[in-house]
Parts: sequence; C-alpha cells; structure tokens
Amino acid sequence: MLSRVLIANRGEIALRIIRACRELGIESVIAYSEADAGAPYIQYADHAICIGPGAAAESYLNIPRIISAAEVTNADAIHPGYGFLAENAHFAEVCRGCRIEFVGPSPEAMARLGDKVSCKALARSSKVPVFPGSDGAITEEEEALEVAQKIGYPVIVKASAGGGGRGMRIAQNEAALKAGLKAASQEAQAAFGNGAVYIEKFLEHARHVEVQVIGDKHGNAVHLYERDCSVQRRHQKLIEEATGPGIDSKKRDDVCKAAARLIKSAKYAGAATVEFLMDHKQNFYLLEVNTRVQVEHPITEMVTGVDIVGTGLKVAGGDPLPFKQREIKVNGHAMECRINAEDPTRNFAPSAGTIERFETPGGLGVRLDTHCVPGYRVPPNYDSMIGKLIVHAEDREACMRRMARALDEFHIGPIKTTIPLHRELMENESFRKGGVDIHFLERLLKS
Ligand code: MV4
Repeated sequence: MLSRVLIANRGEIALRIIRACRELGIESVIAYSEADAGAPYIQYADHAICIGPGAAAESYLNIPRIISAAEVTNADAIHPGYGFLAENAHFAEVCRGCRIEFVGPSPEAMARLGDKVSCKALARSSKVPVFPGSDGAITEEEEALEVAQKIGYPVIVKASAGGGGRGMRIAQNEAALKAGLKAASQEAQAAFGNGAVYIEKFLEHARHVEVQVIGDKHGNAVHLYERDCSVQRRHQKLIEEATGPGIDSKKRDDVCKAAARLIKSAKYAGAATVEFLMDHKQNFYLLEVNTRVQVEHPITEMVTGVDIVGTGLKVAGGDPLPFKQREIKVNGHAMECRINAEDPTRNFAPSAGTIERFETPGGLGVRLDTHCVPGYRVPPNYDSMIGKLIVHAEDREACMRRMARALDEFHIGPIKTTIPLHRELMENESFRKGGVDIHFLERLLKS
C-alpha cells in the first residue's frame, strides 16, 4: 500500500485525490503553484509544497520541480490527475527511475495505448472494432490515395501522437487528402515532435461513447460500463451521462467487453477510458484510449458505486482489483454538467476573477465536485472549469428533473458561468429524447 502521495495537479481533481487518500489512510502532499497559493483545498492535504510560478510550464508541467518536491517531502508516489503530465510517458519513466510510484499505467502500457497507430494495431489483434483505413502510419502520398480509393471518401487524416481533436483533417476528395496529409503531419510534428499520420473512413453522424475500465498489476481488467459524452463544443465536453441513453443491452455488453479486452492486452494497470464513436445502428469503432482518470469519472462512480480514484490508488500500491466483473452492476442514471467560468453568450469567453456569490445545491442524489468557495479568485492561468454538478436518480427522466432542480439552486456571481446554458439544455427536446450526436451543441449554438 502507498503511504504518502504527492498530488501534481490543482483544483477540483486535486481535492478529489486528497479525499480519496484521506479515506484510505494515505497521507497526501499537495504540490501547488504560486497562482494557487492559499487556495482552500490545500488545507485538506496533510502537507503542501510550492513548486513554482503560475505558468504551468514552470510548475504543474515541470518534471524536475515535481520530482524534487516528491523527494524532499518523502512521497512514495505521484498522482498526476488529468491534463498536465497525466499522459506523459517520459514523466512516468522518470518517476520509475527515481523509484517513485506513478499512480497510473507503466510507461510501456501508456505508450502502447497513447500512440494511436500502435493502439489501433493492438485493438485489431484483440478483435476490438476499428475504422477501416491504413494499417499503420502513412509515409507516401501514393499509399494514402490508394487506401482512400478503397475505403471511399470522406476520409480523416489523424496524427498518431494526436488526441482530443488535434492534428486532424477531413478530406472529401483526392486534392483535399493531399493537402490534409501535409497539414496534419506538419501540425503534429510542431505540436508533438512526431509527424506520423494515418487515415481512416470518416463517420459523419455519431455519438461519443466511452467505456470506463480499470486494470491491476496482476493481469485483471474490469469495465465499469459506458458514458455518453456527445454534448460537446470544440472537443470540450459540457454534459456527460452514464449509462448511454438508448444503447441496447447486447451492444452495451459488446462495447464494454471490447474495452476491457483492449486494456488487458495492453497489460494495463490503473484507470483508463476507451473512447468510441457509435453510429445510428449502434455499430462502434475505437477512437483512442485516455490513460488517466477523466474529468467525468464521477458519473460512473454514482451508477456503479465504485470509488474509481480510490481503486486507482489501491492498484498503484500493488493490490489486486477488489471486485470481479460480475459484481459490477448499474444502478439508475447519472449526469454531469461541467461548470466553467465562461460566458456562453460571448462565445464562451473566459470569465476569471473573484467569485463573490457561491450558493451551492444539495439534497438527495446531488454531488458537487468543486474547489471553489465564496471569495475564491479564479486564476487566469488554467482551464476554466470551476466545478462539476453530478446528479444520480432512478432513471434518465428523473435525473434530468433533478439536474434542473439542482441548477436552479446554484448561484454564482459576478463571474459568468455555463449554469444558464445547462439549465436550457435540460429543457431541450432533442437532448431530452436522448441520443443526440457530437454536432448537436454546435448546431444549437449556431441557430
Ligand atoms: C473521427 C470522427 C469521425 N470519423 N474519426 C475527434 C477527436 C478525436 N478523439 C477523434 N475525433 C473524431 N474522430 C472518424 N473516423 C469524428 C471525430 C470528431 C469527434 C469525436 C468525438 C467527439 C467529438 C468530435 C467532434 C468532431 C469530430
């Protein structure tokens, strides 16, 4: 078992990890930047250490400073949370070299799944459905044109090192494909230092369905069912729900088992999310694997009763998974609304500053994961998410009514937030029916 964990992250996820450590009897050390000095969540950690200035490159992304902080505070593990260094295989490798446990996968498993070309190859050999396309990275224009001819247009060019929508180009014809290959490769080279690209068939209308999985160091892998995250804008999710509305039980079983198979093949220990696109016939195709705990993990916790962050800490300490697949049952429905300090009426412009009014919802089935309190100043240095409103109810209808009620009780000012948009979405007919596609929100915002 781990005895002291350094948390190399901030905000609500830092608080989530502090809470999990406390419940397991693990000491927590919060590593914070000067921009986060005095933040209220810091007091709940057992120890705290400043790791540098507000700029992420000089603190939450700075490997030498984080490793030094772990050494001087005598931490035996580092939890990266999400974002920052969470999916950096080099960082996981440095931790290993310093005999510090990285709370997450081994650098090898992270690289196998993080590189999309190698992930797709592993998926194929594990009988996980993938989009038709090139077998590996494309090196010659000629080869790309041949593959596209075979699978038919439109196709999508993706960067092997990309993810979350970066380094992608859609092509409707040969000319666009030639241009897209160059552009995607250059963008990937500049952003990730790896210009490798591949192509696959482009699916137009789809839902984003992702499966929560968790593995241990003893070769066990279990899925915790799926989430639907189709309500998004520019690859930023706004609402997620568990389980996916309208997915029939056979398809659910297929997609969830495929995800568990993939991380088992990768010899993966820790929490991960396997992302898929699902078409209107519920055919599903692998997109990518997120090798970390995700923002939206709480909805899965609410419907399964599994403490995902706590279980991640246990498996990092060498414990086998404390449950079997057949013990995992879904109870009711859960939904999460991301509360961002942004103004939806001004194209989601950031709205940093001091939160004067912060009145929070409560009651049956309501969970609020936030690091904010009245008087908290939202620093301009980081992403704009200031909290997650999570509700759980017996079914999807009741869940939406409970979310509407909780949003009505939630008052934040004078900064602008996504609360009013969420309140409108709870009344939206298409959303209420379930099964909206990944373009739903952008279409709605245009109209
Ligand atoms: C696709 C696709 C359609 N067809 N791949 C975007 C982010 C990255 N994870 C992969 N993405 C997509 N890959 C094929 N073959 C459409 C998207 C996509 C998308 C996926 C999930 C959620 C939102 C999205 C928004 C635009 C495009």
